[in-house]
Amino acid sequence: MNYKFLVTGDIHLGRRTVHPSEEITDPDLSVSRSWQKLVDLAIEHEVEALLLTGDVIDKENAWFEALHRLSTGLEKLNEHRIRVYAVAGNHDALVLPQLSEMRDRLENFNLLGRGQYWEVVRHICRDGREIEIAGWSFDKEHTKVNPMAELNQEPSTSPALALLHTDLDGPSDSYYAPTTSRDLADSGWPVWLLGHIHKPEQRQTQSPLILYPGSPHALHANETGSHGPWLLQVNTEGVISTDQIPLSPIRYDEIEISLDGLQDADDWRSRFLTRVEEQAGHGNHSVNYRVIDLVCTGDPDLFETIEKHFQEDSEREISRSPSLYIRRLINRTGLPPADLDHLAGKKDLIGILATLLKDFDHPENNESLRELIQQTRLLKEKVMRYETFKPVLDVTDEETAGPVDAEEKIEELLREAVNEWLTELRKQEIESQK
Ligand SMILES: [Mn+2]
Repeated sequence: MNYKFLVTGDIHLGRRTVHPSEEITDPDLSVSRSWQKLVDLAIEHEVEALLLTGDVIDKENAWFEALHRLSTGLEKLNEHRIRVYAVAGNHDALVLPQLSEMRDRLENFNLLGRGQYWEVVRHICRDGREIEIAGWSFDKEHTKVNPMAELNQEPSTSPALALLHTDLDGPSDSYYAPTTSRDLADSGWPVWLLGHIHKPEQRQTQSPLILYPGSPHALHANETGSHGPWLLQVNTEGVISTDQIPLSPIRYDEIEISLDGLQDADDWRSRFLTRVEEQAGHGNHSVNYRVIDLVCTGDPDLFETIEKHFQEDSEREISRSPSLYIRRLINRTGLPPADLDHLAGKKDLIGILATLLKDFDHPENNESLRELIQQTRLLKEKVMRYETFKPVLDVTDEETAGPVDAEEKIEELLREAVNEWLTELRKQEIESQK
């Protein structure tokens, strides 16, 4: 007998995805629409229970309305005798406990581990089998406590599941309940379903299984790729399968496009767009909007022309149904196609810049690069404090992005600057050798 569970987290009910084109204000882009679809999926797949790994409700945005929508969905699940097990994350640490007090109406809703302690409950499956589910909830917005230090109980059923909102393998002084993969492996619990990281990722498939289902609805351009809840199937031996069910109406991707061979073509635009559409491929059936960041490589001469062309919003939507929209162009062109390993061996400024550029993929190996990123971050923070600069800063991005996302953005800015500088120097070098 297989037992099915639907797993998701980081829904952030109350938010809506802002499409980069102001023209597009489809109600499908609101997260509450995705929550309704999630509820329908749980019913359609006749799951044993819906498992929520925290940050179901967004703390600041219209939480009263969000609470109402959440409870409406829970009632519908209750009508179909589907239970819901949840842990609170940093965003809904205060809201979810309120919801669990509405137990007279929402008898199927179980908040596990309220007050930052471990709670183990027994879910009784439709055929009578019992499956233990463990969970630990945030009771405030920030906590540096490692919850794993307090889990002393091993499961007494097979299978057994554990839910936690945590910063796994992050900094040990993280504000978001830091834990390590080692902690999870040592716990004796075979299946870990986690929340906090919006990128869907199965970190380990066994001993134990570690799954970040990610946000079911992509909320930000950094949340690239396919998003949706996961169907988890288990039996008495363990995990049978984990499959993501695409649900998000919007999908972000970063794709690489070479500008080589376009420079002299009269119809560079149509050839460029063909390349983009080929590279982007097809989304999936759930996606109505695709938003693309284009990493341009190869011949640098055309970059400026292309960038200017796509400054017009009307040019950015390059196809409809599903809509394909270019959000931004990232300049990684170089002359000739950069052999960074070779360039990095040079003893001049080009060598220094090429080394920096190479190390952007692994900043942990290069101390001066880490220092550079840190200094830039501090500078940005300083600038942010001046009212004068507020209008020119991308405030909407800062609102939705967490601290990690902000860091990534700085790295991207720096990377582009270093690349442009390197390309310019190499151009000059080639000129001078002519
Ligand atoms: Mn979180």
